[in-house]
Amino acid sequence: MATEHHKLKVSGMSCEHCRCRVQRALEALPGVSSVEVELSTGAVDVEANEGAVTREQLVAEVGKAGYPVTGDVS
Ligand SMILES: [Cu+2]
Repeated sequence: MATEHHKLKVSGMSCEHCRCRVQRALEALPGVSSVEVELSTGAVDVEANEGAVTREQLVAEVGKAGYPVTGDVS
């Protein structure tokens, strides 16, 4: 199955705990195969099955975990 990457810029992550929260929240979504979070820049790269998740869903999950998404990373 084809995969796609969603890249988000998340603000407010300040430590390993934050990084872990965001990573776990996104990995819990069905169809998500891997999540990479770069703490220093707030860059989040979500790999998911094509069409499995929308950007809006990802933004909502990150928001529920307590962090605002401030934009896209290309
Ligand atoms: Cu933290």
